[in-house]
Amino acid sequence: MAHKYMRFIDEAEITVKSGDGGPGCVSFNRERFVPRGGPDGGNGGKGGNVLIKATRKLYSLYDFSSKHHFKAQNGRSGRGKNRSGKRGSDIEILVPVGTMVKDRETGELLADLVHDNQQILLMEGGQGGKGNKHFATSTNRAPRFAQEGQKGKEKRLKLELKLIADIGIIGLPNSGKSTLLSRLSNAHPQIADYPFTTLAPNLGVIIYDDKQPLTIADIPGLVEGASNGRGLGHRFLQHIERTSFLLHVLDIYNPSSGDVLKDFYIVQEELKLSHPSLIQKDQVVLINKIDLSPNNNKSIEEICRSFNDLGYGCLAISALTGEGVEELKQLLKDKALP
Ligand SMILES: Nc1nc2c(ncn2[C@@H]2O[C@H](COP(=O)(O)OP(=O)(O)OP(=O)(O)O)[C@@H](O)[C@H]2O)c(=O)[nH]1
Ligand SMILES: [Mg+2]
Repeated sequence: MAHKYMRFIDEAEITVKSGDGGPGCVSFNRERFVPRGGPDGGNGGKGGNVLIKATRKLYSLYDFSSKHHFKAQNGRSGRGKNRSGKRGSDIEILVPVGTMVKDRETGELLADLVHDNQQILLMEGGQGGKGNKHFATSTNRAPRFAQEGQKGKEKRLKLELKLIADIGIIGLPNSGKSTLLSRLSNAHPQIADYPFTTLAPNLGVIIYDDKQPLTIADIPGLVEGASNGRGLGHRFLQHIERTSFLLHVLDIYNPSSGDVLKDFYIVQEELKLSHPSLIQKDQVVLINKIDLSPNNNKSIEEICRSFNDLGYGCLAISALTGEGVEELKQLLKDKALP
């Protein structure tokens, strides 16, 4: 999967153009033995359409950082002997699932592509012009004109990617989000013992024997003050707006603020300030790194109880050794929408 090495790009601007219709043809039947043959100019071909299609095979809008112009083919001219011009080929623009297409001038949302292989017709090609045969009447049996093809349309578009994942992973830097993602899914994110290792969201797929796979996104870079422009996480929070629930990873061994509950509230505050809708989402708290002995005077049971009292599910895990991860996988299976 090449996409792992591509830069994660979630915005792009492109210009698209549908094909012009081909012109109609002026022609007269010139067969031998047919004196003064009638008009036989065929119609021009229709211009190609502009289509946009979502695919799970793409993960980022990276391809659009070097290619900005997309044009469908023009229809061909009509020809004599009533032959119609060939239709112009359509152009199909491939984007990752989760891409929203907006008109750059008006801001209007033209398409929101949320399913694999979902395809939308963005713009029709121009109609082909009528050939001179079409204009023959009882008073003008030999029209010497045909119709021009209709011009294609041009639009400037903005593409915005909001990843579609079933589950989002949030938490402070270095809490173990990427380690957990690599444990649960097929993803191989970079993992290291320093904050801000992950610089862009990672997406993974959790495979079950008896259920549809679930997609899960690791949202990095959340830190106190990120909503004011510090850190980079707030930019990525849009990618979990469409998840059905969140996993909130907490480092029990070495909490950033010295206290897991406080760490939890730092992230909650961040969500509240930048993407308040995320606060409404169901969260399961994961007390991570239980393989290490915490510098904490409260037991894990007590900590989990405090989260339960606040209305959150809570599970103790070690993303590193895998302890509790199978249980978590089951929980995700039962919780996530079918
Ligand atoms: N002992 C132990 N170490 C862990 C566990 N989970 C993660 N780590 C370690 O914690 C460090 C940070 O892990 P990451 O998965 O990179 O953390 P992250 O939350 O993705 O960090 P950022 O990408 O910087 O936001 C790494 O050194 C991991 O090996 C765990 O359960 N136990
Ligand atoms: Mg990470």
